[in-house]
Amino acid sequence: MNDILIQDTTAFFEKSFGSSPQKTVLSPGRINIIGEHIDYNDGYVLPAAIDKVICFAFEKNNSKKSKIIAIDLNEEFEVDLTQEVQLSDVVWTNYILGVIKQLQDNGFSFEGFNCVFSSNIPVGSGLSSSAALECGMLFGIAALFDLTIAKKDIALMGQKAEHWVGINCGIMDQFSSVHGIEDKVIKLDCNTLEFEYHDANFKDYSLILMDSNVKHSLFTSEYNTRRLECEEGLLIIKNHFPEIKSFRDCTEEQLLSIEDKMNPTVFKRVHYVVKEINRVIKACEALDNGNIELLGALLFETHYGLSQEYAVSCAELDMLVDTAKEDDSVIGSRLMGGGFGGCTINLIKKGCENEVKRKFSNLYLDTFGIELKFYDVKISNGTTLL
Ligand code: GAF
Repeated sequence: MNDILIQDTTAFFEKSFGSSPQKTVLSPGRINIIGEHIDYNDGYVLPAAIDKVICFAFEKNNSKKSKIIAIDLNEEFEVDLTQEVQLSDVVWTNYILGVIKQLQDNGFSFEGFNCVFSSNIPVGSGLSSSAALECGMLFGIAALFDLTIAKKDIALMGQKAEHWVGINCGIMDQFSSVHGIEDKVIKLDCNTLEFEYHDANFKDYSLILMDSNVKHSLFTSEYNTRRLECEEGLLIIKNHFPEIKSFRDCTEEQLLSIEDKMNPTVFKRVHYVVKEINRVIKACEALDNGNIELLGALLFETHYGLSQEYAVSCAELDMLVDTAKEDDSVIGSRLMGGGFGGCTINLIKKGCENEVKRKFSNLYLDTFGIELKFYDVKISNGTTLL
């Protein structure tokens, strides 16, 4: 599937710079089975890298300037590596500037390079194209200049680059983009960054994403607000239960016993978090035991929490999940990623996929006048040097 992308990126590089790339990197987007808005709350998440990627081609240019071309946007920009990088008005360039800043801040020495990149990760769909951009750039620059950077540190620097751009994100997206393995989901402990792989065998069910094709602008501000609300809630929990260090140590009973000590909005947020951390553990066991029906039921529960307690859903996503609940062929569905648009992740009985797709697209078009898109997920390897 990515062969054409690689060929086109290479050809564009050759046409632009008159030479063949010295390094080519594939950097994937990610899905998350369960554990949403849990990475920055120090719980467990269950993501995986997918076969939608950004392809990068690089060469050294023996100067102190780097030239970067985004083929799909038909845009390019230059960075003077002797100057301190500043945020620009062109959003996509900031992820790259953020990466360069991270490398410089961490004392890595590198010189000018030429780079072109092209992507088949849909942007704004919750598949983490920005993490793929950050991690692919980091991986490529490291390969080009023989910098030794552990995968975990690539993920951490990618996360910091994203913070610099303005989203106070957790580590899940960058970590899974870098650490993915074909047909495995990653159970990641976001507190310690320890992780283990589990077989992604969904047995009689297909994993299909439905892309709502909407992205509400609330995303960044509400995302950062959720983080602050959770921090406020955790402080109150710790004041009442000094033995609790993070949400994972808190039982639902303990939380319920101090409900009246919190503002109701903060209570709803942290109630979701405490329950979601437990759901990830149950979901991972269900996957290991081949109990995909239980996994599906947990996805529905997560969506209820994200919509009613964590308040990161929207009418379009709620409609897709409500429709899924009424459909016997769909055994689990929830919004995936940060929310306010993007995709739902669905477990659909094998053999019923086309019928489900037809039904959902008609209903969605009738209700919102928007075309629904579908992605059949293939769980794939993380960032790769070709
Ligand atoms: C976004 C963030 F970047 C992740 O860190 C994560 O918090 C996710 O939203 C929600 O689970 O993708």
